[in-house]
Amino acid sequence: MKPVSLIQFLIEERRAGHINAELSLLIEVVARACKRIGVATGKGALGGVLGEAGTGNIQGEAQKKLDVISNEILLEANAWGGHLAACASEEMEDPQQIPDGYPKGQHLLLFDPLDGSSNIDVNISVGTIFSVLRCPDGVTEPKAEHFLQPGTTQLAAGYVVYGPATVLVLTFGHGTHEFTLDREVGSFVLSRRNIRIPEQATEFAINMSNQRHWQAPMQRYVGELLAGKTGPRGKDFNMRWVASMVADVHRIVTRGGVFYYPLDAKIEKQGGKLRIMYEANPMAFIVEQAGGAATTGRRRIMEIQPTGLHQRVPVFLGSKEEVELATHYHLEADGAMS
Ligand code: P6P
Repeated sequence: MKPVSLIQFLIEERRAGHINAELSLLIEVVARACKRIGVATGKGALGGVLGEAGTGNIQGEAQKKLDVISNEILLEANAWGGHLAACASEEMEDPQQIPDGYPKGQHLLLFDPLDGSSNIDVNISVGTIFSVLRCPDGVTEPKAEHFLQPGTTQLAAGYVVYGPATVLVLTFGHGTHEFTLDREVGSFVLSRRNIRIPEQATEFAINMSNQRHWQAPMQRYVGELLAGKTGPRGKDFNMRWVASMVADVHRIVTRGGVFYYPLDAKIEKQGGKLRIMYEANPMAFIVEQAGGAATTGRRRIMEIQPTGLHQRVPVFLGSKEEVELATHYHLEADGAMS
């Protein structure tokens, strides 16, 4: 069968009325920027881009050189196309306006330019996560509050994982689809259409070193997974933790499973570890469109009304039945406590 390029797929989506010309251009620009990020990360030690940048971001995290480079690549690529009203990034406290003199569009782009960058120096897969919202009508200089829309309002979401292959996974709300970069030609080629995540899981991803800090329902739930055949679940489970959300989520999108970053005593005050606007919401959209589920352990992530551009939430996502069980344990425990 003739391969379908990302460009051809975007034309199909426009003909189907799923996207407009401006959003199509936005995705093309982001995909092209991610190819450049892939080239930069692929240079490793030879590119002089490993290690710390010597700066910190809004999260109070030390920035890697590639965090800054990736952020710049995405900002520069999106500045002049006329498809955006503004950008927001994990690496920047406030939204970045489109420079004066350049045309503006009706979309807001949010991204984590290089998620999992702590893995860069040890050559483990990292990725870019992005989300697209509509700019409210009449807003010409979008501020942070204009980005604070629930995940259900996303027009598009995607990630690019820079692994052995460079793979883009994308949704417009009409299924989740995967594109693999043909490095010889330089174009993303459709490799999986309408992905379905198996509803049952045999693999879970969580940072077990936090185990003693988890809330009781999480202790119960993970304890049952670890008990395997000898416990109430009656089957053994496998565990993975890459510590790059994009890599862990891509495994789940590819073969099922669940990913958890629950509240724990260390991060309870900040509301969680992962950021809702450019990590949890886009990943939730992608996973739900593939038949999975995404909650905070207590409610659907995409229904949350965000209160801050860098707000953090707990993340339970992946195979539907498993996420629903873990969520049920938390709601049951809350009920027992109320
Ligand atoms: P921990 C990477 O820093 C990240 O934001 C996600 O990509 C990843 O899932 C998580 O944090 C890893 O957190 O606490 O295991 O280092």
